[in-house]
Amino acid sequence: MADARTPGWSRRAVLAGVGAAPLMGFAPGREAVKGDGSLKDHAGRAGMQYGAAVRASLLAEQPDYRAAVTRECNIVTPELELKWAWLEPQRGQLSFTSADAIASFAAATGKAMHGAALLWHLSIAPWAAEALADQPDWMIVRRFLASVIPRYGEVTHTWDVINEPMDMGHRMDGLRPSPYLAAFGPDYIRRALEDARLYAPRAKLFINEFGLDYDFPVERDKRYLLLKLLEGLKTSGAPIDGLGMQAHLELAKQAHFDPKVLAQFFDDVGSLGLEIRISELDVKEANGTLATAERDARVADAVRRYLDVAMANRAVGSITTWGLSDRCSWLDSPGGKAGPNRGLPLDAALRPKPMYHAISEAYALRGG
Ligand code: 9MR
Repeated sequence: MADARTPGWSRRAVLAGVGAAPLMGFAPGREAVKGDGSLKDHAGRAGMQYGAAVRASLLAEQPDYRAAVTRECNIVTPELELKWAWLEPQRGQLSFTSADAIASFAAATGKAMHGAALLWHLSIAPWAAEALADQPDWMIVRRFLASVIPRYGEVTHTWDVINEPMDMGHRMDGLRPSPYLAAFGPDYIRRALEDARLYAPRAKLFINEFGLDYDFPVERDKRYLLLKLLEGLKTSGAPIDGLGMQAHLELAKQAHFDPKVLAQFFDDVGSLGLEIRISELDVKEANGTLATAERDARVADAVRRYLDVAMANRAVGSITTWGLSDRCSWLDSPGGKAGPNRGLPLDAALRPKPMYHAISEAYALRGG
């Protein structure tokens, strides 16, 4: 159900508005030949994607940030703007302005927009959480999915339909006791996927999850139970195309990084016939008092070790970092006084750091 008060977003209208000229530099074929050394150039040559989470406000206010995203990414994920609480803060009052701005930016610069995240317990509109607690009416969910998904059909070919469905310690199946689970039981996952398929017949539909990267008992359990969930969905014919591995790495946990364990999990997911997106890669530092070069080397090392495993598995086709520059990250600096956390590819002045090179070298492993 489209919002009657705002005109539907359309790529054609955007392109008519910007004219043909700005698109010329972004024709994928030309770029692949020319090779500008950007991450999207490396990714493109590997037949892959490189993306970052972006914010509409920064794209509008910071021309250097906008230029960096334009140069580096061939896909962008709205960090906030597609979430239910953001889109429909009051029941029935949908506001697509910021999400449309990102979609238009993506279309005008030849990028795709990844859709994140449709159903997430932390971004459910508060009125919807209340309404569902009151009465488990699937139409409340369906109306939201129907408003959002078709609107971005031209630019969005991948959706996180369910974000973070797992949480250990509550139930035998490992499902998180979210407002959706409380209202509809475990079947909410299949229902949401089926609705998403209806509104985006050609898009790829993902479940996106965090806390799968390290060899701790709780992460081991989560991997196991998530695999069971994915297997059950596939067996029952639910429209699921892939898994988003958030990959929020933490230097304090690196001693528990076991490449064999991670490789086994990627294999298990891939052998279900599912794709894998590395969907929110970043690195939380442990010690902000070290010399900058040492901090950056540690971050890059964690990324390199992770991506070595990821790139060895053909199910992995896409890497998105949760932000592009340390100027704007959801992570605070360790200790507070050390400047920003340095866990993204570009520093706060938008200069490439060793993490940037770790990512481009990862694409090189696939010929990029
Ligand atoms: O980075 C996002 C942060 O700015 C928002 O406040 C928060 C709530 O919308 O979402 C953050 O992004 C999260 C993502 O949507 C899901 N995985 C974890 C991310 C970091 O918390």
